[in-house]
Amino acid sequence: MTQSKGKYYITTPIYYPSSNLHVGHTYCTVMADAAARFKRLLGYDVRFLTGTDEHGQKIQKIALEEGITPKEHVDKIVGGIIDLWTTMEISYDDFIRTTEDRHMRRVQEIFRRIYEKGDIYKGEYEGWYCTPCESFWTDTQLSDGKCPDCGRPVEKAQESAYFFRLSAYADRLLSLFDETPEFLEPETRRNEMIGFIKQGLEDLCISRSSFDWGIKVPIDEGQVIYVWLDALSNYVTALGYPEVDGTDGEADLYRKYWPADVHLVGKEIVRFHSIIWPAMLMSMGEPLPKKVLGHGWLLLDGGKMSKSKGNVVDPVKLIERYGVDALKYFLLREYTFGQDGLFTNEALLGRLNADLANDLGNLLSRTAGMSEKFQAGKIAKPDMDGEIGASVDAELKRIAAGTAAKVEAFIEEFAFNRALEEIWALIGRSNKYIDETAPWTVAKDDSKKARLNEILYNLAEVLRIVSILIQPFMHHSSEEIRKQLGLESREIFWEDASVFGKEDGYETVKGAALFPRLNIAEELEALGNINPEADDAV
Ligand code: ME8
Repeated sequence: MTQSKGKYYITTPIYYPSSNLHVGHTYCTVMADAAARFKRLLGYDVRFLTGTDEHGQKIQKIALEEGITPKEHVDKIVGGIIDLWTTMEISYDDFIRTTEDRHMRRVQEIFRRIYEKGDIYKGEYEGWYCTPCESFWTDTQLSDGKCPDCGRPVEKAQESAYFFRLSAYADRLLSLFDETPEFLEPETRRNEMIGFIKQGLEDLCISRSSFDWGIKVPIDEGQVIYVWLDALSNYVTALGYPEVDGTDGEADLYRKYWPADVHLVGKEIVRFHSIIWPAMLMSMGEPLPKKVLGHGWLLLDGGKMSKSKGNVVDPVKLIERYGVDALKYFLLREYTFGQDGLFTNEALLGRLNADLANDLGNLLSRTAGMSEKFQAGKIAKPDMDGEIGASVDAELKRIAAGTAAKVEAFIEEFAFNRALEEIWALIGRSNKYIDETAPWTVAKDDSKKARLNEILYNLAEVLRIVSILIQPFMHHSSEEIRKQLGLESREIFWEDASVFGKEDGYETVKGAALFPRLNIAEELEALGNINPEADDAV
């Protein structure tokens, strides 16, 4: 085991179990999973948290329409969400449900602490409420009378309620953005938030009395705590906070993992994470998360894929057809972090065929195939380095040994597409190396046996390096490559991805193709039925 390089605490948003999740949510969780797996591979002590945000007016309304209790509704949907993450092999360490007792009692204690600090007072709320976003808005904040975040109609809300003195934190929040610019990325989001604060921060209504599906306000049983205050607290309640002396062994987790290294969130909820959450933590006297990262949306035919609009792509159907690695690869490779991106069946199939079946799949099958055909699967470590073909070999080796550092730098920035681009540049260079060195011709000349072995060794080394580089994103493919290289039982170390010439030799075992070549026309037709919304022709 590599010595721990420190701790790394990463979170996804906790999803509303209003209905089943779609591929847009999967996108966020897949990125968090890739980062978590990468940091583990690097030797960090990783804590990866996800979960569900189960209270609020929206859930209560849906349950009422279904004629069941909110708890019955959420239990049903949350079961499906956990199944989805199991199918996707998401490597979370904890899954928090806001209806769990451990969360509810801790949120009440957080409320009490902020109240005792003098940051909560009782007043009258009069304004607008967007139920799908669970957001309060003033007259001036509305855009054409609708929710400025999602554009849907808002409802008038008028009730006596508790307020959090958010306005008192405006200056400290501005200093936070100013002094710690890396706190919120990308920069466009930071500028939006600074603009939002400068327009004037109003105190935040943090309780509701017009419905009851929530955590009771500890000092007033007639009110429930505002769902965003409840939800944001999950990042610390899951670590045992504020029970730092612990009743159930979770207390030490807070000391160990807080502050979070990354809260990964969609762009529309950056405001809650970079204004309300830090202000709550300031009031609680606790350290702030190191970074809030706002990602873009997956769009379908121009609009946001959304549960409430019903224009969604079901990730389970894609996994059933193409496998987990293929979907993860597509999501991480296709989209640029922070920007919106269009989901189309054509783009998906194009990547699966070109990048996976052709580039990666062929490199493995050609290498394992030639090793079997020409050398009965045995490749020795060559000692003729610098002789025939030196320059073409040198270039391959240089790229192979240099890729890990580039990949590492891009993953640190959550630029997964750039990281994968680097790995695929190496794969592409290696396929070209096969064409340039033409091992099938070398094999015809008995005097060139050593050179043939050297070419195959170089290819096997590249594949070994690739198996390490893709491990955080596509662990099945990584395992399959290692199996075919005869490295199946060996532990993977990230450091080994920068060393060319590490193995003493290989005993390869030719196996199944990594990814089947797809018939695009046939698949488009099949996907047209599965994902009609993602057809380019729509
Ligand atoms: O906002 N593309 O929950 P949520 C990319 N419970 N990401 C998408 C997406 C799309 N088409 N659709 C949704 C909530 N998401 C709160 C969070 S955290 C303390 C509470 C992302 O289920 C969205 O951007 O509505 C958000 O980050 C996440 O899914 C959860 O959305």
